[in-house]
Amino acid sequence: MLIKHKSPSDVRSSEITPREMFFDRRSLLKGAAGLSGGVLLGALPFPGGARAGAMLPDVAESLYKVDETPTPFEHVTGYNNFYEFGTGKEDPAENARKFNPKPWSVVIDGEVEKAARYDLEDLISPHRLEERTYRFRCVEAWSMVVPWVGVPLADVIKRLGPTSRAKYVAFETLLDPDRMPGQRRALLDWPYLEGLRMDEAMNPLSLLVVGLYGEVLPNQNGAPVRLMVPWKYGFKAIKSIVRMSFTETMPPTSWNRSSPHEYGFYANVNPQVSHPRWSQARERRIGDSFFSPKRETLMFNGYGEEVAGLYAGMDLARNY
Ligand SMILES: Nc1nc2c(c(=O)[nH]1)N[C@H]1C(S)=C(S)[C@@H](COP(=O)(O)O)O[C@H]1N2
Ligand SMILES: [Mo]
Repeated sequence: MLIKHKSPSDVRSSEITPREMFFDRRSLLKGAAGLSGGVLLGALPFPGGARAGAMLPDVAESLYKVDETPTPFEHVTGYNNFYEFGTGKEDPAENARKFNPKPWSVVIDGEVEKAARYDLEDLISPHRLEERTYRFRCVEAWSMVVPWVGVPLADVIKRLGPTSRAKYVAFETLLDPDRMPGQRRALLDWPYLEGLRMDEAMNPLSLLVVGLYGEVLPNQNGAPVRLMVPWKYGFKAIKSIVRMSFTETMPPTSWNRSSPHEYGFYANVNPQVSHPRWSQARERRIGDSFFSPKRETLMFNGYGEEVAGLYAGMDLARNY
């Protein structure tokens, strides 16, 4: 189901995003978002529905694309999980409206040669921006198909030069209760933490996302930079990342810390392993009619060909 349209070497260097363009469009977008945001809201099914209009420049043709209809923009940006901005699905679109993700820097530390604090632009702009339409499934048994824009996480990591001791990458979300009102409540042990094994992070599917539907990433979807690992449950896709640490030992993750019995480190989509409180065998595609049947959930969310080898020999009922 996963179609490879071209190999990375086919992408011409002219498709690489020039740094200045990336900057300019981002400031352009902020103005446009403010304008259209208020005007169209009432007419849309979810509060996140207004298209901001300005697009990311020079996004390369998809290398990876599932052959399914993308979930409408208004659902992708209006039905969210982002507890830093509230626990209701419509809260993030509403409460993240004033969040300003500029300027933004990301600390790179731990077992890595080029440890430093990087401006986001410095981390992203050396790489080719590409659009990848991935299936995306939440542990709550709903799913979407989203055209994400980002850069392969593997490319970013290679440039940073992890040492031979680096076995995991830990990710951290911004901690700032003034800007993220949900952090004033102890819902989770803030900041939100996630992690990947190094070979998972280096898998070609892992994407560092800075946009969707061709636009700069909306606040409610994790602006300005979030992770997307499409064979894992949605909670692994950490938003508003401010730190990436290369570690020798398995890092703590927020949901595992808060409910270890329900959420493991791996969190691979697996229809055969139920969440303790509900089945994972089926999913509701956001945007489907209320009357349409649920869809069968696929092993590794349908990405088994690409990632099953990462878990060869592991007991996936124990390593959930
Ligand atoms: N920092 C942070 N990242 C997060 C979350 C969160 O609450 N905080 N929720 C996760 C969950 S459970 C899901 S399903 C996805 C939702 O991403 P979306 O709102 O872009 O669909 O974000 C994930 N990343
Ligand atoms: Mo989720």
